[in-house]
Amino acid sequence: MLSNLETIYTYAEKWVREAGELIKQSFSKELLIQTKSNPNDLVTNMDKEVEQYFIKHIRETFPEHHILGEEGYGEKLESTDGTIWIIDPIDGTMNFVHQQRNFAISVGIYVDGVGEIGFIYDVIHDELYHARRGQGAYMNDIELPKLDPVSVKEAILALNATWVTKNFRIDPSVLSPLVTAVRGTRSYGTAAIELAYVAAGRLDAYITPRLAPWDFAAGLILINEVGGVATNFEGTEIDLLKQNSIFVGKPGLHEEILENYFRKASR
Ligand code: 2AM
Ligand code: CA
Ligand code: CA
Ligand code: CA
Repeated sequence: MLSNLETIYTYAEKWVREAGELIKQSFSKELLIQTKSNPNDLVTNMDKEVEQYFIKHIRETFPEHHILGEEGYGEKLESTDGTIWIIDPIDGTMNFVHQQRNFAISVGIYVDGVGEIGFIYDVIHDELYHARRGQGAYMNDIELPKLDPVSVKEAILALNATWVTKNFRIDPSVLSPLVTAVRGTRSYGTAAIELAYVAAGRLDAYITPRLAPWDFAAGLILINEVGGVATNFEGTEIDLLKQNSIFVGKPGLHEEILENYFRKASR
């Protein structure tokens, strides 16, 4: 007899892979592209179709579960009680539209606020990052090793260039000394993949001033499983149902950046 979470995990994996197929098949069809909050904030028919695909299957199979999705076909949730699927049908829509790669499906499943199951599927590379709480994190069949500490000067930091220019979310003078100090910076245009890469040790840290629950829900579960540290910019707990600043990194590195860059700047 499968445990409840094993059953959920099995269905979630099946639906994530099927949704990936739907997205791949869409490349031979015409894409409908619209804008949301501003001319650079894109959404396509596929973002909507993939979210609706998950919702249909979840509601049929697990009618008591709650769903939070970026495109708004789920619910507006005030409480973390019960089982909640937090879904980003396509993370990296701009990449999906412009590059047809470097996007992912992100699904995080929380029970009473605790992250239990995470999937991030890089569809084009066929890399499925997945984790269950307490059972390690994997990329396809390969178990991801625990993260080792690294110093700032040897670190690769993921960061969008926007945040080192004048903007209204973070003072660039906080980040520019850090950008100077690290070995290198990278930007992939998809928060979910950036979080998965931190879990996989391909990136040492990722800093971004504003993410929504569907951007980070799955990634945080992966990072927890490999001993990474995940907080907001204040170094405190991330609120699952709200937008947060997000700072994730290897142990040691996270503390060093928090103390020597973020906290120094606020003193
Ligand atoms: P999306 O593609 O699902 O919208 C791009 O740097 C990353 O930021 C992507 O993960 C993108 O997710 C996310 N993103 C885009 N617009 C955002 C917004 N207004 N708030 C928070 N995250 C956003
Ligand atoms: Ca979006
Ligand atoms: Ca997203
Ligand atoms: Ca999205």
